[in-house]
Amino acid sequence: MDLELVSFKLCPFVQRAVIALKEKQTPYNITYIDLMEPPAWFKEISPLGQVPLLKVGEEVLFESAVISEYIDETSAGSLHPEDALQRAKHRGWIEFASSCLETIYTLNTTDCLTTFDEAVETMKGRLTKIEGILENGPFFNGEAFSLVDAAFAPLFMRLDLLQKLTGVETMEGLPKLNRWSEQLLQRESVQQSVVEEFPMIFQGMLKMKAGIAGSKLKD
Ligand SMILES: N[C@@H](CCC(=O)N[C@@H](CS)C(=O)NCC(=O)O)C(=O)O
Repeated sequence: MDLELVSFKLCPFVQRAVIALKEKQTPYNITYIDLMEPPAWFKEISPLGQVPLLKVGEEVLFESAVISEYIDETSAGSLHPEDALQRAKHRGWIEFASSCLETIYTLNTTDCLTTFDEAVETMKGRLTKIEGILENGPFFNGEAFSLVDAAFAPLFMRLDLLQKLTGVETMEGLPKLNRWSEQLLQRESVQQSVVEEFPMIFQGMLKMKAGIAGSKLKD
């Protein structure tokens, strides 16, 4: 079945699906849209007006976690644990990653200093929680790359860029988390999950939003 992923270049949720596709070596096409001016066909087929969408022939899937599982289940091997209890726990942490992505959106865009400071604290608190449950790695599930890794990698990419571009620090004093992040950011599927000009687009977004994070840009 032909797969077409509908994407927005900055979207971390789409990135999860791209990582899953690359990890599973599943062929796909990608269509980029401008979420500021979404085309009529997109509004027609997207139940929530959100990306990612995965077009599977005539059918349309939405929600990054669902799309990633579909990609996983329809190709050889598995990025989910075999055991149902472990799988359920992984799904919980994938949800947790989504809440972290909402926090980083606030952190990147708010023009209210109080909201910004709260978002930094919320992010640090969530990352500290993850530090507490991480084992020895290199990945969330030990040696095997899983959908939890695909769910967190877009967050780490943004936190790393934010730190480099603005000096905003959220990962200090969390050695396991830093090691995990480094592993993920070096991984080919993760590096290839965004367009080449992603850092520039990300920086442009911070400038355009003109929030507290944007005001901290070094150049
Ligand atoms: N829960 C959704 C979240 C997707 C999401 O928030 N996508 C954003 C772009 S990163 C979007 O399409 N926003 C447009 C809108 O909400 O109008 C998922 O996991 O797929």
